[in-house]
Amino acid sequence: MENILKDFNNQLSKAQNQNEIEKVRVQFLGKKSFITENMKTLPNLSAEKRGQLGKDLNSLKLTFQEAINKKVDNLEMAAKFTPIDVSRPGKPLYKESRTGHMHPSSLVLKETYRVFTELGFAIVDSPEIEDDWHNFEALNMPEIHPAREMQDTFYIDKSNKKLLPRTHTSGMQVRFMKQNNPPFKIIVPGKVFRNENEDATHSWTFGQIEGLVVGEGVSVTDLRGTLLEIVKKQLGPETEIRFRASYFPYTEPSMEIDAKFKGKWLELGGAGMVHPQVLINGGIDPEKYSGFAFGWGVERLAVIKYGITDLRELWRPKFDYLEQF
Ligand code: FA5
Repeated sequence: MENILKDFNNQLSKAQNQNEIEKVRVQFLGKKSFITENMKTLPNLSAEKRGQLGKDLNSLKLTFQEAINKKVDNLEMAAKFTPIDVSRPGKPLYKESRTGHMHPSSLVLKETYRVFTELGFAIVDSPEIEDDWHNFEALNMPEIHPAREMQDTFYIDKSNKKLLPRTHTSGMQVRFMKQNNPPFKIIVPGKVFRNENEDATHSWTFGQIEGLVVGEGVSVTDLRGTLLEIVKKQLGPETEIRFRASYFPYTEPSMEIDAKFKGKWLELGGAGMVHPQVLINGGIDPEKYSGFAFGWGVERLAVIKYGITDLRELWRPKFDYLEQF
């Protein structure tokens, strides 16, 4: 019986379809099968042997039937489901696959790089995780300074608050000064992070472009001329700019720059003449050199340029919207 069972299992495992299973069934449960043939001998046996053989044959028959039924069920299940070919390329999200295009913020950045490099500015890379000294202290914002309040800060290390996702790109000013001798003209693009409540004009993370120019005899006139030239190149030759008095601890005087675009005055960012103490912190002699700095938001510029009413739309995955730019 053991050999018969082995043979049965072997044959059943090879059966691939209903027909082949049926053949196995006939072979092992049919009229000429081992089981039926042996059943026929039962009446001739002694009562004791008959009882034992009868039991064994029945149990074997049951085993065969159950195995065959299970195999049939499995085949039917498999027929219902198409097998998954994991090596096939994925289905596109849309009926036709779409070609990618540049995001409005990237378009603005690309344009910004072009206009600044045309004026001889270098584009400088910078760390997104900054230390407290470069982000605040070196810019005249010691721990107790109220100006820190303007930039609600996330900290990496809550206990001693010495490392942070930078709140503005201005931290790069002193970093760059320490490693480079004037004259220089740089822009520092990058992401910044603030603990902001989001609204149509505020996001908790956004892009900034920092500008820093240091040399001999650099004046507010240079600041105005440079920014006007840049804004005209980016928003069109008829664009005007205006300065509003403002306050940043690291520039003196400080100002907000507005651009008049399509008849409306819109805030671009902050600017000013680099504070002498900041030059000293960067190892530059303020008696010999002066400079100007500015910082504006990439998304705010995109919003102005493309007439977007809510800058949060820029980060929503709505292709129909984003594809309009
Ligand atoms: C600053 O971050 C200064 N570091 C700018 C500066 C640089 C001044 C150099 C002087 C010299 P402010 O916090 O205003 O300033 O941010 C600058 C610009 O970033 C804003 O004008 C705006 O365009 C953009 N901005 C600020 N907060 C947000 C926000 N939550 N979401 C989107 N854009 C923002």
